[in-house]
Amino acid sequence: MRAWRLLLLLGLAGPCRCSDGAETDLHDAHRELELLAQRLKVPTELPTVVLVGHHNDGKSGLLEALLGIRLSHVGSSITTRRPLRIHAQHDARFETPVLYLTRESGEEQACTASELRAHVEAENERLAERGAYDSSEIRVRLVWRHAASLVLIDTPGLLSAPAALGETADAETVRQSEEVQALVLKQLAPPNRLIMCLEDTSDWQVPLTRAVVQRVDPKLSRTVLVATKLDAKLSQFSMPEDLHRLLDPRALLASHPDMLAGPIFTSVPPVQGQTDAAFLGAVQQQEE
Ligand SMILES: Nc1nc2c(ncn2[C@@H]2O[C@H](COP(=O)(O)OP(=O)(O)OP(=O)(O)O)[C@@H](O)[C@H]2O)c(=O)[nH]1
Ligand SMILES: [Mg+2]
Repeated sequence: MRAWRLLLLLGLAGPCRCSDGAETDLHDAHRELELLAQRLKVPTELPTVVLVGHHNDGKSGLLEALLGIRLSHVGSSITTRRPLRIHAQHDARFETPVLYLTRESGEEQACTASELRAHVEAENERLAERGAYDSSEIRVRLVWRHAASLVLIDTPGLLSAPAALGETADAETVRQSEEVQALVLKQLAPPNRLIMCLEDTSDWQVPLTRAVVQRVDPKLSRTVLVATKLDAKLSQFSMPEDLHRLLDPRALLASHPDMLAGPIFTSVPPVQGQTDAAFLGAVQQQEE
């Protein structure tokens, strides 16, 4: 099971990076597995990866970088207030991404990337005005030759834990913090889901998102730890030792020997005002 999960993660990271041959092999293997499952009448569920982290850790930005398309206005101070579920489907026939948004009626409607961005942004703004969150997902299907077949879910950012807020925190702040945590835990709970646990951290000694994830995955055995915004850390650190401590995971791995994978260090380029093609180019450049 563990090997299967790691293979999936390689697949997730694969489409934009693998050579064409390797990409085809992976998708062929996936299709064969699907056909076999159908023949044997084994119910299958698409591999599902949930991104979780605290407010502003870079979840939405990383989701977009993994997919290679922009789905919301990351960088425009828009906070995610509804989970965004992307059902990605690999289809070699589609050179450009094709998007479908599931309407409230349950029907799918084809939309452009900018229409989708406007929808996601309007939803988040509507909820922000009321200081509210919504646990129902915005559901999107993406069909593209550069997509891996899986489901990716972006979640609202965790706020400071109610206990950490202290006695001076007002009731509304505590209520929101509890609401987001409950919403996120619900997304993480199904035991077959993989978790990308994001921490915008300079010090692994302080378990931020990990502490929440461990409530549903105590050994982190289905969790990949991700340290975001590495580019920003480089300018923050004053001593080389600080950077070495962050990059050296030995102490971390000793305390989580069963962790599925990580830490992975990510750096997502700023995207405001860029076209999709420019964004994809910037992501590829950052990878190099
Ligand atoms: N320097 C740097 N900035 C980043 C990176 N990833 C994201 N950001 C910036 O950090 C801010 C927050 O990014 P988001 O991806 O919206 O963060 P989020 O975790 O989805 O935030 P919430 O939805 O509010 O929880 C934006 O201004 C991004 O441009 C990164 O790798 N490096
Ligand atoms: Mg977000």
